[in-house]
Amino acid sequence: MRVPCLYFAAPSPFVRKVRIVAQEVGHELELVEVFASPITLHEGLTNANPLGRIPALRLPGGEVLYDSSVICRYLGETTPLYPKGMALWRALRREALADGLMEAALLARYETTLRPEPMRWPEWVHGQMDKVRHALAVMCDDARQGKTYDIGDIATGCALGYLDFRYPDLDWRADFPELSHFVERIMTRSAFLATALD
Ligand SMILES: N[C@@H](CCC(=O)N[C@@H](CS)C(=O)NCC(=O)O)C(=O)O
Repeated sequence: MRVPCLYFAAPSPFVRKVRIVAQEVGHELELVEVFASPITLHEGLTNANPLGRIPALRLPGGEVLYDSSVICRYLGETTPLYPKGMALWRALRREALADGLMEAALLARYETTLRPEPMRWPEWVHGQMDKVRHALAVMCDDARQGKTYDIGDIATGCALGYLDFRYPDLDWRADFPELSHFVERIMTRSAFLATALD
C-alpha cells in the first residue's frame, strides 16, 4: 500500500469532509467501501477503528487515524486550510459546530430509519433537530464574516450538503439566506462537485 487507505461510504458527510481536504491539498487516497452501522459492527472496520465508525484512515505503515477532524488535520495541517493564531481556533470551532450539526442530524435519522417504529421517541428527534437549528443560526453569523477558505468552511459546506441530502424538506434557506449564498459558492468548487453525497 503506497497511499493511505480511507474506509468510506458515499453518503457519509464526515467522509466527504476528509475527501475534500485530501483533494484540496493534493493527497491521493485509496477508497475502501464499508457499511458502518451503530447496530451491526463491521469486523474489518472495527479492526481499524474500535468505534466501528467511518471515516478511518490506514496509513502506509499500517497505523490507523480517526475521527474525521484528526484525519483532516493530518492531511492539511501545513496548508492554509489551517490558518495561524486566533484564526486557527475559529476555524476549528466552526469545524466542531458543523460536525455537531452532522452528528445531531445523523442521530435523528438513525432514530427515524433504524429504530423499530414502536420504540421511536419523537422528543429525541425534536431535540436533535433543535440542535441543528441553533447551529444553523451561528453558522449564518460566521458565514457573514468569512472571506477565507479553511477547514471551518469545508466542514460547514459538508454539513449543509448533508441537510440537503437527507432533509430536503427542512427549507433552512428561507431562514438563513446568507448560508444559502455561502453553500451556492462552495458547491462550485471541484472538490465539492467530485464528492457529491450519493
Ligand atoms: N465524530 C466522528 C463521527 C463519524 C460518524 O458518526 N460516522 C457515521 C457515518 S456518517 C458512522 O460511522 N456511523 C456508524 C456508527 O455510529 O456506529 C467523525 O468525525 O469521524
